[in-house]
Formats: sequence, C-alpha cells, structure tokens
Amino acid sequence: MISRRQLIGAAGAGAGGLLLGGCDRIDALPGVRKVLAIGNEATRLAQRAVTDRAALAPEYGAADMSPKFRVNGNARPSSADYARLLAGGFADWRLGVGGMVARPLSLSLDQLRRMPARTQITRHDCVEGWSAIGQWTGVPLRLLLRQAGLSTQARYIVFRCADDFGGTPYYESIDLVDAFHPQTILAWGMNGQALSVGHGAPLRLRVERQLGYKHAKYVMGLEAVRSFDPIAGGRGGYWEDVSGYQWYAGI
Ligand SMILES: Nc1nc2c(c(=O)[nH]1)N[C@H]1C(S)=C(S)[C@@H](COP(=O)(O)O)O[C@H]1N2
Ligand SMILES: [Mo]
Repeated sequence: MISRRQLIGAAGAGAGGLLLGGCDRIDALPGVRKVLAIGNEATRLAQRAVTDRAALAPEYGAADMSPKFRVNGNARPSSADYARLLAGGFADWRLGVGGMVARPLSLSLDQLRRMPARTQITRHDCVEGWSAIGQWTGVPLRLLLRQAGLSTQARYIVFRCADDFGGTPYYESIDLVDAFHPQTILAWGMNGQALSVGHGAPLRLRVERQLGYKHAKYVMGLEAVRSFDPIAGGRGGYWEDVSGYQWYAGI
C-alpha cells in the first residue's frame, strides 16, 4: 500500500523535477551536475513508487520461449490427497475462494477453464539466479475476486498450496495492486498444454511483476485477508517465514 507520506513526498519530488527541468544551463556549473543527477534519481524512484506497480511486465514472442523451463522448488506435492486428485485427473479438485468475500466459491478446473482466459509469454526470474521465458494461460485473478465479491476491508490475497517442505506448507500472499494487475493470473496451461505436475498442476499463480518464489504452485485455495500477521510465521509466505526473503519481491 502506498502511504500518504510517500504520495506527498513523490508530489514534492515531481514538482522539483519540473522546476529543475527549466534550468538546463545550471549543470554547466562545476559540481552541480552530480547534485542534479541525485535529484533526478530521487524523482525517478518516487515516480516509480507511485505509478510503476501498474506497469506491465515485458511480454515476448513465441520465438523467445526457452527450450527448457526448469522445475524448481517442489516438483510434486507428497500428500496422499494430492496423489488421489492427480490420479483422478483433478476431476475432484476444487479451488476454494474464501476469507473476506461476500460469496465464497468452490470452482472445478473445468469451471476455471471456461472463464475468460489470458495468455502471456513472460520471463520468470528466480532469486537463485536463473530465468526462463514461458507461455502461461489462465484466469485473471481479478475476475475471481469480483465473482466472489471481495470485501472493501480486504488487503491481501493468500494462496494455500498442496505441498510442503518437511511438513511446513508452502503459501504465498500478494497485495491488491498485484491481485488486480492484468497479468496476474491463475494459470492452468503452460506452453500450450495443461500445466504439468512439476510446474504446479492443476493451478499456479503467475504474478509477473515479482520474483519466482511469489508464483505459488499447486494452489488449492485462496483467501482474502486484512492482515497476514496471524498466518503461519506471519511474514506472508513460506520463504519469507523460513529464510527471511522479502515479502515484496518486485522486479
Ligand atoms: N507451492 C510451491 N510453489 C512454488 C515453489 C514451491 O516449492 N512450492 N517454488 C517457488 C520458486 S522458488 C520458483 S522459482 C517457482 C518455480 O516454478 P517452476 O517449477 O514452474 O519453474 O515456483 C515457486 N512456487
Ligand atoms: Mo525461485
């Protein structure tokens, strides 16, 4: 969330930028150039804080797709429940949409596939230092939130996953700026095929303005919350809780 102070700070920096913009010759003076550069950088960062989160992540063409897209983190949830759902082709799987919504939902994979879909070719950046370009197809998260009647009191969306590390479930959360971003989808397809088990079948989050660990695989349910403090370790995600990864991993 953008605070009032950040907004006011940004407006001030913006005005400063405008004033300086009218005095080009000032940077002919010795030592002034560097100060101006710092001012410009501050303006750029402030502008970015206010406006940039709505910007789209770059999208690529089919020719740019990586021949191999690594499977990372868990490659298959180990629970008996997941094994049963997988064996049944996910016919019995349901996505739960709950928490601070007027109309909790329970949606089958077929229902999700029949909703309007978005397809995007984007670059996945993992914090461990690898990237891959892939094509993702799925339902924009905002459509589900609208259908469920998201409460005006809700501030975050939490994603519950089917997998765990040593008994600790994987989960993630994002704020509403990312939840309503046009490229934020719950993907059921990858590279023109049904999502594979390795990449998060039957459904995984794509939140294209953030690093890889935010893209929850094996999503079983999502929950609208006011705060993620009471959930698990309280930091909003598995890696945030156990390894101190940043909750906001914007790229
Ligand atoms: N449920 C779940 N989601 C997850 C992970 C995981 O282990 N479990 N790993 C994360 C990390 S660190 C990355 S880089 C991506 C990897 O996605 P991929 O296997 O499709 O490449 O998934 C993210 N989402
Ligand atoms: Mo990652």
